[in-house]
Amino acid sequence: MDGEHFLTCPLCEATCGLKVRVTDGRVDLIRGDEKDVFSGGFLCPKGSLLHKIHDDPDRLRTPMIKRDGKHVPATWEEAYAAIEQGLTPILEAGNRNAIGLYVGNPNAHNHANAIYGRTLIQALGTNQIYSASTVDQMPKHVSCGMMFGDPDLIPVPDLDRTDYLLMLGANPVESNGSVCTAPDMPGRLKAISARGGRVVVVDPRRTRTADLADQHIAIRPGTDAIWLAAVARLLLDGAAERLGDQAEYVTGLDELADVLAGFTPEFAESICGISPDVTKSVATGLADNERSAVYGRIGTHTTTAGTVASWLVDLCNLLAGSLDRPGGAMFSSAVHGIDRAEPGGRGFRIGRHQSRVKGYPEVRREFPAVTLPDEILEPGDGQIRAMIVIGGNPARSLPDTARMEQAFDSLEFMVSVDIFLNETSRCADVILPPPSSLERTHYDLALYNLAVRNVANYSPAVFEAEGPHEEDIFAKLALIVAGQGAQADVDVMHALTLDAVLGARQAAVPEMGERPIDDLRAMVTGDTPADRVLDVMVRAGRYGDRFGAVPDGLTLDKLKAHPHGIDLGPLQPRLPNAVQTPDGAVAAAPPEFVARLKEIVETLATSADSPVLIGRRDVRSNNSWLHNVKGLVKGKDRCTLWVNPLDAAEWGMTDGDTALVASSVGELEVSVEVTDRTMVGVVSLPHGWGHDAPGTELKIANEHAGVNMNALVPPTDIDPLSGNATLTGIPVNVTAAVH
Ligand SMILES: Nc1nc2c(c(=O)[nH]1)N[C@H]1C(S)=C(S)[C@@H](COP(=O)(O)OP(=O)(O)OC[C@H]3O[C@@H](n4cnc5c(=O)[nH]c(N)nc54)[C@H](O)[C@@H]3O)O[C@H]1N2
Ligand SMILES: Nc1nc2c(c(=O)[nH]1)N[C@H]1C(S)=C(S)[C@@H](COP(=O)(O)OP(=O)(O)OC[C@H]3O[C@@H](n4cnc5c(=O)[nH]c(N)nc54)[C@H](O)[C@@H]3O)O[C@H]1N2
Ligand code: SF4
Ligand SMILES: [Mo]
Repeated sequence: MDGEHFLTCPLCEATCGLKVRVTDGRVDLIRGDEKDVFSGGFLCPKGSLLHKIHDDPDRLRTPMIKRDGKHVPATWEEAYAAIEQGLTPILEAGNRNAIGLYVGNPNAHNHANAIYGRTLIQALGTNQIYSASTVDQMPKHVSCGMMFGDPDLIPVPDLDRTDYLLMLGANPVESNGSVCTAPDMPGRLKAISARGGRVVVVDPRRTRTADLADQHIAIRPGTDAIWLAAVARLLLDGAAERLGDQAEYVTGLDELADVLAGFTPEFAESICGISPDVTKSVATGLADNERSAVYGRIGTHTTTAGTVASWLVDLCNLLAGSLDRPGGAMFSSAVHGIDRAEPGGRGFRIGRHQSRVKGYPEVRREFPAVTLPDEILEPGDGQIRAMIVIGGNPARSLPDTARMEQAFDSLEFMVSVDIFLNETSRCADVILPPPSSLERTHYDLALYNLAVRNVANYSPAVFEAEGPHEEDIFAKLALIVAGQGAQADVDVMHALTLDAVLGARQAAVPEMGERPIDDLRAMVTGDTPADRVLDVMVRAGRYGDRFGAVPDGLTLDKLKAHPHGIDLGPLQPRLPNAVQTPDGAVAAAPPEFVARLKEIVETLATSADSPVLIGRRDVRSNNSWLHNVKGLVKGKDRCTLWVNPLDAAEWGMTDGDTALVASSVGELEVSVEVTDRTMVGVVSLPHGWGHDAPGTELKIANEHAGVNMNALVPPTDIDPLSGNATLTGIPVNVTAAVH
């Protein structure tokens, strides 16, 4: 194992290639892999410290069982037996909805979890499914689901070829990009300006991304939808010409003049605080540059208007003539995906069932994460009595965390699959630790669907896993909830999972359809059960060998032979065939969105003028779980409240003072940082901090606890179309703390 290893960083969406040096059985250096076909050597401080998570003495290496209120180490057999004992009576009571599932962000960075999530959900048979998606990108899924018929068909800005990028609510210099996979996003943005193009950033804060952009436009939090509607209205002029042949497969264009009529630049100014001249210049920039793209992220999504804003982003792309065209907003062609032969499909719907307590519509089989505490605390048939939390920290990442923790504490039984004993897993009766990221193989099943080039990279594990693989844990949990018992053999679930994927691919890929499944199965390779499924996906995929039918096509073995990845070139147009709406056309004006836009105007026009709280990310954090790495938390305190100098003067505060910040659900005290980087009336706190909870085992994070922003975020203001939480523009009251 000593020597050089190449692996894709699993921490954020950038998928950087890492060069990992192992000496005497330990990692002693991580650098960017300059030969990586996508990242070319780029990495950030988190990637260079990835081994510190593996080596962290606080990282769990054995299961933990809670006995008399304290977690003690246990064997895997004991842990699984305890889970069987805890869950079986609840299931035997007859209502499968009594068990809830929450899956967090790291599941999107782990192909085993992505594949086996389905296996577990099927075995659970519950409709109480929650994930970090509804505090994140769900609006984008819904907008694309309605416009293109497929919630996973999401356009990304063609960064390397665009000449005009309008970016809203994203700060990739810190986040390294999201729902747009592009390692070295800062470098790619600089390259746009360097080749004579223009980058325009819309953000209530002057971020580091705004610093490197050609233009920063400050916007009032929560108002992007209104401003985008004004930009779209201006883009109607000349749109037919720019669309050209594309108009043949777009419906709803004729309605837009009516829908957008009231959204003059002057009206937008009254709500968003952006001058009409600026709005007009942006519309002109998008229209006149043949290669222009609009991209919106967290700041644009996490509001009650998230889905509508997300729709308007792509409507602007469409009207600017940028959708599905080089340099515009294009769709990736991931290696494991399958090309459709013609447009048209089942389309996308929400609300096939409703949440029990609040009646929220299901979206992609999930309910809004903000309503999880309601479903746990509110008695009645279908009440959640036990939870399984996998790779998530809802006690810090969801709104109104005090109520979330109260709900977890009230459960009859809770399982956490996590590598740390943190704010969430401390509530669990049993914690199952999967291997560290250096002990597992890696392929970005989710993120290559959103990449700005068509690439594929598979990494073998650096070290052998000490315990079961994460898919073994999923398989065992599936067996237990299926009533097979803790002793049942995981290979049964592995075989079922493989055959389910093989069967689905066989039905979709003509070259596989006629062949006996046994023959296909016999050809599958892979080091782990999840890798074997991955092999099926790659071989059946658009570049695949179709199990021998395309001899030079891709297989998992071929990916393995390319440790720096395989580059399959720039993005290619995919419309209209990729469109899966029932009529096979792109819907420019889905009626649900048009109706919701009207409602939003009414609520925003009447909203009060109190200070509002927004978030912020820092390159050395990753949501809530990297604060136990010394190299990432040392130095200046980053969990501070940003306050504009004019507000600070009015509130009688100076740098380093303690402020009391109160919202409708909570209050906290935090150190003030006075800076003109945030707008007047807008204060900012990072999320994912607040590591002082008793019963956690996070030595370094405890010493750098910070405050928990989500204690202030109310769980009530959701985007009704996606169920997404509002995480920005939270009304707060800020005063100097008196001691
Ligand atoms: N106020 C506010 N709140 C926010 C946001 C915001 O911008 N503002 N952002 C939201 C967003 S975008 C997201 S995605 C969510 C994230 O919400 P969550 O996913 O709930 O939270 P994370 O902090 O990502 O927690 C990840 C957990 O997974 C564990 N983990 C790490 N690696 C693995 C692994 O390989 N396997 C398993 N099983 N566990 C692992 C970590 O120890 C940690 O406990 O937070 C959201 N919350
Ligand atoms: N270093 C680091 N990287 C990360 C993460 C992390 O926690 N730390 N988390 C990862 C995850 S899970 C995700 S989802 C991505 C998110 O990646 P990004 O979407 O780039 O997220 P942020 O960096 O939070 O940038 C959001 C920006 O929106 C601005 N904003 C707030 N409200 C509004 C508004 O109403 N309108 C507009 N236009 N802007 C607004 C904020 O000031 C902020 O600068 O990052 C990923 N990468
Ligand atoms: S930018 Fe993201 S993928 Fe790249 S090294 Fe940093 S954390 Fe890893
Ligand atoms: Mo996220």
